[in-house]
Amino acid sequence: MENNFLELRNCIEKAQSIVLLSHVNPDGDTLGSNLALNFVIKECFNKKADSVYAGSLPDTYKYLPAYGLFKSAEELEQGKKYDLAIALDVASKDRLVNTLNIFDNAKIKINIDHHKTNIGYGDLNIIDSDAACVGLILYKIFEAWKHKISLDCARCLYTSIMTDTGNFKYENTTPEVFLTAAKLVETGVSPSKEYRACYESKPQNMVQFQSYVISSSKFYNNGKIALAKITNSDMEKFQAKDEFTEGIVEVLRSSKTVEIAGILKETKDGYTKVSLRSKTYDLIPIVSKFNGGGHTFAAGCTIKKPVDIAYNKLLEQIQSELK
Ligand SMILES: [Mn+2]
Repeated sequence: MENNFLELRNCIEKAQSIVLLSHVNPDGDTLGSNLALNFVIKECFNKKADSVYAGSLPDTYKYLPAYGLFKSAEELEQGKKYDLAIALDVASKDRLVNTLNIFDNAKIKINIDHHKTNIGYGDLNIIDSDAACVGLILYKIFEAWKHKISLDCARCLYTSIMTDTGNFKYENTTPEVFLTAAKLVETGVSPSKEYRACYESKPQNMVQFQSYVISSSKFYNNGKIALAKITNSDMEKFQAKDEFTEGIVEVLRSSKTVEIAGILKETKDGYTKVSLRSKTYDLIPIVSKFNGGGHTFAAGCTIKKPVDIAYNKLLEQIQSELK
């Protein structure tokens, strides 16, 4: 691992142009780690990197320092070949969607991730599936480089840790998570401020949309399974943005009897995006049936069927897995 950290350093030192890439439906880990690395590339190497998101950028993380740095693929110089592209928290290349060609066209491609389904698609792969989030991997890297991080960088790393551990409560909340978070707090990060900015700053229609989806959920198998469906017309009714679905599945899982919870969201092209959470069941075998991926207790897939058909297929699959 340590050799990889040095190799990453060499690659950044040699590169004239650098792009940092986040996955589609960006979360706090992929965005926080992207900006954290951007800060360090500036602070440590005095270089400017482009931070680029795939798909659309949620308002949820607007509180992050330098959030305005994020650009869409369309805002970049078209056809530009970067010396170095670094994907952060991107489990598989297809999650780069409209930014995939930026990664593929780069001279050197680096993949920094913690998903155990990551096959190592980069020229250099820094993958630690035991790490709770990419932010933790980056913290280790910066430590190995003996770089003293700034408060801005620390706040981005903190968001990465806070969001991927569900605010320090998921199974991935290891001693390392607390030890690293403690060091970030020592740097000046305020846990209560970051929490409020991230979790208690929802627009009203988001709260109402989430309540609506939760109240229309259904339970199966003596309450072991909870599923909720979101159609495009639900989205329109509440003028919901993509990020409005975040956190709903965790509420479904919070029911005492629930072992597996899921939300199925109709996509613009009429397919179905599935997000699953479990308490103890390994979800990978379920999402693998639909070419999905993720983590043991938090995984997802896209089923190329209309939402009602996908719903039945998924329910069948979960029921056969629960037996
Ligand atoms: Mn992550």
